[in-house]
Amino acid sequence: MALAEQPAPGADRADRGLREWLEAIDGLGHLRHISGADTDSEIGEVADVLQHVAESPAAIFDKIPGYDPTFRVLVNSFGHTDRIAMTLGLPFGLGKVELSDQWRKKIKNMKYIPPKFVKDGPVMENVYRGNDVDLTKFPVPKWHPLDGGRYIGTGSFDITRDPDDNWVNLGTYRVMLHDKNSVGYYISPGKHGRMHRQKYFERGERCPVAMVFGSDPLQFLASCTEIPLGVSEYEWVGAIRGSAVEVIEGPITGLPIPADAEIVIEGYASSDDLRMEGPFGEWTGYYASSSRKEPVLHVEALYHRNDPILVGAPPAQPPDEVARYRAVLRSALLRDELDRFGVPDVTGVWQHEVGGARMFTVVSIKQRYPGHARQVLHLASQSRSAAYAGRYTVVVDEDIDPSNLEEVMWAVSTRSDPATSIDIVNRAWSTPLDPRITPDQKEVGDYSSSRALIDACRPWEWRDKFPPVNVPPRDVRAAARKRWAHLLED
Ligand SMILES: Cc1cc2nc3c(=O)[nH]c(=O)nc-3n(C[C@H](O)[C@H](O)[C@H](O)COP(=O)(O)O)c2cc1C
Ligand SMILES: [Mn+2]
Repeated sequence: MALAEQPAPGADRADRGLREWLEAIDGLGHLRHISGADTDSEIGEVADVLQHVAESPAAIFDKIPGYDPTFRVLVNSFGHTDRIAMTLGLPFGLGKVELSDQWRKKIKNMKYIPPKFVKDGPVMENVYRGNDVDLTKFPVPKWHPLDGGRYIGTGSFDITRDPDDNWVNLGTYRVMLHDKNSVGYYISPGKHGRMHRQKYFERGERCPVAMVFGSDPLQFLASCTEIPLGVSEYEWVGAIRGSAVEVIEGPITGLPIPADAEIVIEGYASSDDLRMEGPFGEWTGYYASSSRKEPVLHVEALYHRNDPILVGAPPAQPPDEVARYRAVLRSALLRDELDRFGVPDVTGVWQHEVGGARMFTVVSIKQRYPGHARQVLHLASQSRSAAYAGRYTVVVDEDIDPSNLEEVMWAVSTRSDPATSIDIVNRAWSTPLDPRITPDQKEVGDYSSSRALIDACRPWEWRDKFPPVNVPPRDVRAAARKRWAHLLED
């Protein structure tokens, strides 16, 4: 399936929403069609297999036993670097670091484009109101063996509006099916959708929400990426595409709904209406947040396309699909942020897949002045793109490839002095999903955790006296490896 480096298949292909995107990846041989798999275990099992293999195909399920045979489920959309590239409008054939770097260049100085309201769209092909809403007709898989319910929302997003200034946010927050017209949804503290909800609840009002289960893949990528406070993910998608996202004013809530979405619900949540949510297999590789009472969304309307496609992106033990595409996007965002903070000479950033692209962050720098390395550590660990649920942040010299774990751990092992090279930050931003939050902390609602900031650079003051590295420099070595490659052939 590897493709030679070639121009992007064209914004014109990837731009037309999920249906065209699927046609495009099918044409590339990237889509497996599976008929007759069940929602109890088989779809979850296939997702687990595909998501844990790098550069693997996507899979689409139909004829799911017990459901309308035309209703479909899609998994592993972003399990291949070329599919991420296609969605971002970048060329095929790039490695993950190169892709991240090109992405960073693309998002520099982006010009936000607000969504455009249209009267109608394919999402309105089927409309149900009130008692006619029945979410149990969708083939919602049990994704992980110990999930406490069926999660209709994984490859999905919630649309909310800030009651103060009308800023519209799209955020991917998991959604559990309670019954035919109610769902439970979990949002971690500090996320934009949660802030919006809190504001309505503090005013004693219900919180209007529209949820999208299946959409243009770039809209989904935007909604699970750390886009700045106050920026609508719709505007961000518009900026990348160079054209406005088409939305319909939701008949119930007035929230903007993507005109070509697959499945959309609209409804309201109230502060006094909570129900048990979870456990759910989470991105850390655990069911850490177990089950708690969370707000319920009462669904007043359901809209879906003909032959709807429920998009699944269940997170699981990293490295998985979710961790891999987020590593590409988030590493670029963090490097962009460090640039904007005015930190000079950052040579590379990688948010490692093993840490779910959150818990193990590495930055390489060309050291310029005393304190440069610590400045990078503190800013990187508390930036918008890396602060939430972080754990370890490491800074290395520019001769180390930050995306190569072996090189990074060699630098940590040989250039850091544990007694003097590690700063600890206490009580930083975390989440009930953090498996290392103690039972006592949970009891009192303390969802904070510590950070270790590891300076694995040669110490600035005596860097010239640091023992020389005993292998040839990278470029000399690459040339030698090419010259002697035949020695390694069978
Ligand atoms: C598959 C998937 C599931 C996610 N589930 C949740 C969730 O249940 N709750 C949550 O707070 N964040 C979840 N996230 C992370 C958020 O989507 C992410 O932090 C995003 O930036 C939130 O949007 P916001 O920045 O507008 O708040 C999930 C991400 C992915 C990729
Ligand atoms: Mn946001």
